[in-house]
Amino acid sequence: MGSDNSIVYTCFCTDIIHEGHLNLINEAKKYGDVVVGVLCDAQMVKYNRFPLKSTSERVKLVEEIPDVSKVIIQDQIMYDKVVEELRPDYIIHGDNWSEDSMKVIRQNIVDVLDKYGGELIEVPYTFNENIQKVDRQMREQLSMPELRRGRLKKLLDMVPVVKTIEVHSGLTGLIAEKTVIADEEHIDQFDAMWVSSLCDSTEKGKPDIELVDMTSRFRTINDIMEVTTKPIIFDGDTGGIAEHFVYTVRSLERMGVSAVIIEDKIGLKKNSLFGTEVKQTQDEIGHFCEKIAAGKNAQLSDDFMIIARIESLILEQGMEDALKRAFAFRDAGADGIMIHSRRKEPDEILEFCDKFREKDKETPIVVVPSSYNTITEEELIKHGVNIVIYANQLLRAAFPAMQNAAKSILKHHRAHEIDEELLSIKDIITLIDEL
Ligand code: SPV
Ligand code: MG
Repeated sequence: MGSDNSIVYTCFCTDIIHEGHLNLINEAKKYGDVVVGVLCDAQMVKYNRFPLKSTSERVKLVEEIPDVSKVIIQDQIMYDKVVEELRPDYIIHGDNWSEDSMKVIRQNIVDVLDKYGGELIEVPYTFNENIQKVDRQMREQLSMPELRRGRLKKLLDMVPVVKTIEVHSGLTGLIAEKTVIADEEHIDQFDAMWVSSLCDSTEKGKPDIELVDMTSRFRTINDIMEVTTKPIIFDGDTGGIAEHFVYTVRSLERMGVSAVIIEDKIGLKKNSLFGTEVKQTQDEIGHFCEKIAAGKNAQLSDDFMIIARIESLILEQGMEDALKRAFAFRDAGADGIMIHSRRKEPDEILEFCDKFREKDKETPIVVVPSSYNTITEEELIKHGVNIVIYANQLLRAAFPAMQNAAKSILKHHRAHEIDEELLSIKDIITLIDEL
């Protein structure tokens, strides 16, 4: 046990204090003065899930625990920085290290303690029925429309760039929700989901020409919402006529969608990646501004966002036209600007961002690096980008894999040859948790 002035450190990333936390503190105080780190919001979304309470509210929660001597904010999920500053004699942690991300964190703790002879105390992790129930209730709260809707705006203030992945079903929603990567330095996950018109249509075997109607698109959203908690950005195509768009805005808000992006095209919309190979018409600036204003006027909540998408670079109308539209759409009320390009190089996107940022430091910029896919998030951040959307990769990954399986079965007149490339029967029947 520690001497009188020993320091015991632990870090909490929770919105509520339950008996598991109290057990840990009880154990900790046997070793010395208990210092608790509260993981900051930005790191909590990478490591765990979106916090229901702000960092300062979570600090207050921990300060109220009687045996805690001091509360600090831990601003990195890895412990080395905070530990080198605090030099605790002990770090105390539950023995729940089974996930990859937990293993990486454990190693980081062991390495930093080794440097000066600190000790890791591992106590049995409390995970009884009561705690499981509390945990489930927290997740359920996160999926409620009122709470989910505003989460995109909050993320924009919290993280350097909102990493958004395409989803088109409950299953892809689960991939966006649950995929976490962990290596020595990083733990990361996606922040938000994009309900792409291209992928939603393709999944239904239909072309991306606004043929799949809103009722059907809303059903896709509902399937995703039922099994996820992350914010949703909806690809609203052209938004249709203003008189229809206002209804779409109300429905999306009610469902708990965080943002709709509408593009400045009119008439028969085709996918942007066709560019000028097919006939596509750009809307007039004034007319599109009226649609944005009508949508903003119809909106009931403060936290829903209408983002205007500019097709000038796609339709080869030039940079000046793109910038002119961006400022006009912003002035009409757009909460963000999406700029699209189908070039292999990111140059025109970066030029747009730099020129837009010269005059506007605030309005969020959204990009979709499908064709200029060598650019990294870090470079995009440097040019003022706030949301990056990976718009179609999950669907494109699934199609060749499925086609390959179908061909193999046809060729071999049995399924044996493809089996080892597939998810095991055990994994598929246990993939989806039951309540
Ligand atoms: C989509 O994902 O449907 C989009 C982006 O609108 S793009 O396909 O690049 O036009
Ligand atoms: Mg689309």
